[in-house]
Amino acid sequence: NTVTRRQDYAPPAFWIDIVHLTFDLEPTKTRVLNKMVLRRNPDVPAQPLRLDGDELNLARVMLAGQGCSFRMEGETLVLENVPEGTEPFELEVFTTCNPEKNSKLMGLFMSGGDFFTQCEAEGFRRITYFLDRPDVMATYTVTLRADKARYPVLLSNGNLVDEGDLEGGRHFATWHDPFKKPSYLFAVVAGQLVAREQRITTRAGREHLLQVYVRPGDLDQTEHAMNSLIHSVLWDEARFGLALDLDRFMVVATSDFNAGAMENKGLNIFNTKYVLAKASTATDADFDAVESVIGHEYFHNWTGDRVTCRDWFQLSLKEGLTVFRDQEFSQDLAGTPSARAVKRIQDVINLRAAQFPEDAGPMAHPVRPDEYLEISNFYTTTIYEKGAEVVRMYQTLVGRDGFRKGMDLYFQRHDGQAVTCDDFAAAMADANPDSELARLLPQFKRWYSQAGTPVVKAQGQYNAAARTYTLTLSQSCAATPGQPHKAPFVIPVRMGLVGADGRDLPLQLDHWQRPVEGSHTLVLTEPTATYTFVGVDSEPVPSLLRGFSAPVDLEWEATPEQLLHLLANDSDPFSRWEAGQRLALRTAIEQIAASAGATSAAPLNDAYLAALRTVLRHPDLDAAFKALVLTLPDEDYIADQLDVVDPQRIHAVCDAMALQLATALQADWAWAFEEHQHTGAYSPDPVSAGRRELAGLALHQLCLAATHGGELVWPGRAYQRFKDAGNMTDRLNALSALVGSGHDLAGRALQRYYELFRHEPLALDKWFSLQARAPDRGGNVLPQVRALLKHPDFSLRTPNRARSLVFSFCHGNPAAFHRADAAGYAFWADRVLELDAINPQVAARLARAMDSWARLAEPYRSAAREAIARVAAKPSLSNDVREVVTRSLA
Ligand code: HT7
Ligand code: ZN
Repeated sequence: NTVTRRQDYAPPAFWIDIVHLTFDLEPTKTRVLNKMVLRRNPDVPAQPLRLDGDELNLARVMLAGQGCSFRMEGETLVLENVPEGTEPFELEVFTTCNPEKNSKLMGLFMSGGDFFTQCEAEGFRRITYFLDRPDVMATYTVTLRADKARYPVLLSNGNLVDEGDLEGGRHFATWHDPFKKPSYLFAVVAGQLVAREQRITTRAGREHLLQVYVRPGDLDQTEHAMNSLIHSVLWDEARFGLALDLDRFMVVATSDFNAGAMENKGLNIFNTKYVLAKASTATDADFDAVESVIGHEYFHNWTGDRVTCRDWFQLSLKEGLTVFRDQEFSQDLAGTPSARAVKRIQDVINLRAAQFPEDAGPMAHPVRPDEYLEISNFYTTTIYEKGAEVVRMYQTLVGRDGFRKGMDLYFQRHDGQAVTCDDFAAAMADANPDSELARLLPQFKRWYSQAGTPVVKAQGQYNAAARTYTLTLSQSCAATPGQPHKAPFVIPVRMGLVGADGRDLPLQLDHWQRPVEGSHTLVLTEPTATYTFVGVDSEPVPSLLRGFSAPVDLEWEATPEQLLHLLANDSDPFSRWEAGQRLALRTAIEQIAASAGATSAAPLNDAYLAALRTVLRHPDLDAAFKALVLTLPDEDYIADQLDVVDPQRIHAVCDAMALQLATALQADWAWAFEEHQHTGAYSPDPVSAGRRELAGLALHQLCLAATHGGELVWPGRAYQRFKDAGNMTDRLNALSALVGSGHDLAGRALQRYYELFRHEPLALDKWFSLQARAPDRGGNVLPQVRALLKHPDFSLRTPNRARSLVFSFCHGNPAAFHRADAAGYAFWADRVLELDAINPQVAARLARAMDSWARLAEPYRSAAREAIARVAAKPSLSNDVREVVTRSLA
C-alpha cells in the first residue's frame, strides 16, 4: 500500500540459488512445497529474512530440516533466526492456494479447466513465499503432480527430466531449467492440450523442438504462429547473432489473460488472440499481430530472460528494446521498402494515439519511472512504445552496424545478469566511442528521466541571392506531474530538401566540403539551433523528421502548397503521408474553432481532395500506403491537438469531412473497389493485405455515400460480399461498412455474423467490439452496449470479452462515450468498480479511459470529474485503480 521509489533500490539481503518446487494440482486447493537454498548477501548488513507472499495459506516452515519460528508482517513471512554466516542453508515452505477462485489471473489460475500461471511482475508470491524481485535469480527444478485423465499435459520451464504414473490415476512430470532466472519468468501449465510441433536446425547447427500448445480443436489455427516462431528464431540469429539456447521452446495459448503474452523462459504463455489465426476468423491485422507478438516474446529470450532487469524501474530496458526488435522484425519480414514504410507509419500512428496522450496526461512518467504504487500500472505505452523509440534513436545515432556492436557488447558484459538502463546506454556508447552518441550520452539519457513529448518548432528561410536555405529548429517540453522544468533533449531530426521538380536536392551545410545526396540527420541538442544549407538554386520545401526519427511533436507552419508538394513528391513515405495528415488536421482544427455549432458541409478544399484522388489512382504506389494516406486523422488524435476538447463538436466536423471524402471521390472509390477486391486464395502477405485494406476502405466510403444520396447499390453489394467472403478481413470490412453507414442491412448482417461465429470466441469478440464502436446515432450506442452486457455470451470475468465490449465503448468510441447527460461516465464508473472486485489490473486499464478529462469542455468536464471522484471514494479500492484515479484527480 506504499509508494516504491527508484532511489530506494537496495540489493537483496539474501540470495536464493536453488529452488525445488512440488505442486499437487487441484482446482480449489493446490499444494505447493518450496525447498530453497539461500545464503546471506555479504554486501548487505545482517537483517531478518523477509519473504513476499500474497493470498497464500501457510501450512509449514522448516529451516535446515527443523521446524522454526516465524512471524507474519501483513502478507510478508519474516524469519529472524536464520543462520548468521554466508554459508548456504535450506528452507522449506509449504503452502496452499485456490486457483479456481483466482479471478485476478496473477499467480496460479484456471482457464477453461486448465492450470496456467502469470508471474510478472509480482505474481510468483501468489504461488509461494519468495524474494519476488527480478535481481534474485535461481535455478529451478519443478515437479507437477495431477490427475492424469483431466490434466494429461504437465509443463514447466526448461527440459523434461522425468515423468511417470502415480497411484490413484495421477501422474507426474519433473522439469529442470538449466538457466538461472528471476521468479517472474517461472511458469506452469497443466491441462488438456495438444501441440503443433516442428523440429528445426538453426544456422549454428543446433536442433530444437518448437511446440505450440492449444486446446483440442484449435490445432488448425496454429500454422501461422508456428511459422512466425520459426521466422523469429532465424531472424534473431541472422540480425543479432542471438541463437536459441534451449532444446525445446514451447508456446501455450489461454483464453483468459490480462495481457498479450508472457516470455517465461522456454514456456511462453499467450493470450489466444496472439496465437490462433485462420483465414475464416482472423483478419490481416490479427495475422500481423500474431507474428509480432510471437516475435516479441521470443526475442525476450535474450532481451529480458538472458539479460534481465535489476528492478522494475528498469522495465523499459527489456520492453522498449524488445518492442524495437519486434518492430524491426516485422519490417524485415514485410520485405519491400514500401511495406516497411507502411509498418513504420502504423507504429507511429499507434504511438501518437496512445503514448502522446499518456505523456500529456495525469499518468505521464519517464521511460524509467521514479515511483509507483502498483507496478502493473507501469506496463504502459511509454515504457513499451516510447522506450522502443529511444532504442531506435540509438540506432539512428550510431548506425545499424554500430547498433549491432552495441548489442554485442551488452551481451558480452551482461549475459546472466540483472542490469539497468544505464548499463545498456554504456554498452552502446562504449561500442561506438567516436560517435555523437558517446559524446552526448549524459544528455541523451534525459530521454529516460524526463517525461513529456518534446515539441520541435521548425522555421525555414530561403535566400535566393545567397543561394542558401536556413533552417531554425527550437525545442521545448511542457511540464509533467512532478517535473515542472525540462532540460534540452538530444533530438535526431532526419531531413531533406525537396526541389520544385519533386526530387531531393543535394544537401550541403555551410561548413561541409561537399554535398550529400538524399537525407541527412541533424542532431538538435540546444534549445535553438540554426542550420544553413548552401548551393540551393531554387526555393525548396523542407521534409522534416523523416521516418519519424524522434518521438517529438513537430510544429511547422507550412503553407498548404508546401504540404501538397510533399504529399505529391516526398521520397520519404512517412513524410509524404504526414503531409496529407497535416492538411486534414489543419482543416479539422479550423472548422472546430471557427463555426461555433455550425459545421460546413464541405470542409475539405478541392486541392486536397484532388491530391488524395491522385494518390488513390497513382499507378506506382502500393495499396496499403494509399489506404493510409486516404484515412483521415481520427477524433482522438484531433482532440489531442486541442487545449479544450468538445467531443461532440469534433465528431460533427469529422463526420462532415468523412462524408465529403466519401461523396467527392465516389467514382474513384468505385474504381478502387473494383480494382482491388480480388486477392485470390487467402494469404496474409503485405501486398494482398494492402489490396484488401484499400478495397475495404473503398466499400466503407461507398456505403457511407449511398446512405447520403449517393449510388444506392453499394450497401447491397456490401451485404453480398459480407455473405460470400472467403476470409474474415473481407467479411468484417463489409460488415463494418454497413454498420458505419447505418444502413438497414447492418442489423441483418450482425445477426448473421453472430449465428456464424457464436462458437468462435475471438470472432465473437469482434462482434461485441463492432457494436460498441458503432457510430452514435441519437445516443443509441450506450443502450445497445448496456443490452449487450446482459447477453448470455458476455462476461466481465473474461478480459478479452470485457475489452471487446466495455473498453471498445469507453476507450474507442468518443462520440458515444462523452454524452451531455453524463450517462457514459456513469457507465464507466460502474464498470470500473464492478471489475475492480474481479480483476484489479483490468479495472485499472479501464480506469485510464478518463485520463484526458481535465481538457474537456463543459458540461463534460464537471461530469467526468464527478464520476472519477465517485470511483475514488470507494473505500475498498485496489491499489491499481486507486493509483490511476488519485493521479487523475491530483
Ligand atoms: N512481459 C510481459 C508482461 C506481462 C504482464 C504484466 C503485468 C500483468 C500481466 C502480464 N502479462 C504479461 C509481456 C511482454 O511485454 O512481453
Ligand atoms: Zn515484452
